Amino acid sequence: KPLHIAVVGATGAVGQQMLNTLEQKNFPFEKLTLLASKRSAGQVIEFKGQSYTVQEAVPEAFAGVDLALFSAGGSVSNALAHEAVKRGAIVVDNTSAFRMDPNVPLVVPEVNENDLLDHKGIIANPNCSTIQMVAALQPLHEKFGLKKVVVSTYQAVSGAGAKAIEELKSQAQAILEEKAFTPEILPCGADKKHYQIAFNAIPQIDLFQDNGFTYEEMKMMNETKKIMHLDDLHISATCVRLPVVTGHSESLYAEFEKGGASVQEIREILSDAEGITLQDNPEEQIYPMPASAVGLPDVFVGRIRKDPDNDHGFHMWIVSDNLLKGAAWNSVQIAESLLKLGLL
Ligand code: A2P
Ligand code: 11C
Repeated sequence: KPLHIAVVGATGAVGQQMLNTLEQKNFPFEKLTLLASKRSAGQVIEFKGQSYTVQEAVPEAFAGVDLALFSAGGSVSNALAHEAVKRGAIVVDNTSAFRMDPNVPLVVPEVNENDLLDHKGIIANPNCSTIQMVAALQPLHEKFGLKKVVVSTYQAVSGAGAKAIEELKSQAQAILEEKAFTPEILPCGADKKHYQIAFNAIPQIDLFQDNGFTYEEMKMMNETKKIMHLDDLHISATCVRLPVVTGHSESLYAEFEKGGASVQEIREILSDAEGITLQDNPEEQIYPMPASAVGLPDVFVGRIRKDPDNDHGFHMWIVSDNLLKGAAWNSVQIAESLLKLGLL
């Protein structure tokens, strides 16, 4: 059946990459509806040589839509995802609104594609930091059994949206020109204080929870257990914002049930895994970096080392474009899986 697709948040940092990904993957559709806030209604966006006029995202805009890709923030998803489903659409939601809902599959196709079979209209796309981590961990888990993960992230400002990118750029310019500036968004638009991000590192992404972890850290911990079906996994995260525009990096320590693996074995498993590109050659100074990952859909892994004191433990460095595999690319991959499984 020819598909009618809606992109909700089409003017945003992720929405723009949704359109690029649909084009790059040549995803089949007959009709495309671009939705955003009232502010953007009337704006014209070029896509595949055609002009599309952005409309306000209201319930009626979903009439006849088969697939709705949401990336306009949790409150928009809370208000409109069920409205879209009511009108017959399958929703792939890139916000945290429904991720931990037991009725909503949380999917990274390379890891748990079959969870889509249980969907009830809404499918959640995980947090960007979670996606690149589970993509790298799953093939190793299948071989050695994952027991424990300790991860620290080095996250790009585009994860916080188009306005945060502007904030980094204008602050950097102000500092170089020795002009005054007032931080307004980062670390978190919804929190009380705002700090300089240019030439800085901020150990806060999203709001703090009562347990001292931030919401971003809790997302990485809870979502990983759900996606990998590992309720008993020991996992803890520290999430840090860096003055990088796009590309999240992660320093990860993993401990496996089965000991005795070599670095070479880990490298071979990862280089054979779908969606992973190994970049690990210390002699040639080859390792993943945001600047070389940006614009590419893969998850890049390098700096693989065995824990000198633990035969079951490995360190690695994982980098991916947070707007692509971390968001838009994974959402469109979910749509491709729905087609493949005959669900769309
Ligand atoms: P708009 O451009 O009209 O504000 P980002 O993550 O880059 O900040 O982008 C957020 C996206 O979500 C934008 O496309 C934005 O549209 C959209 N958005 C924000 N608020 C709403 C809303 N109330 N209804 C629909 N879309 C919204
Ligand atoms: C960030 N990971 O880098 C966040 C952005 O749960 O979808 C994505 C938030 C989410 O700020």
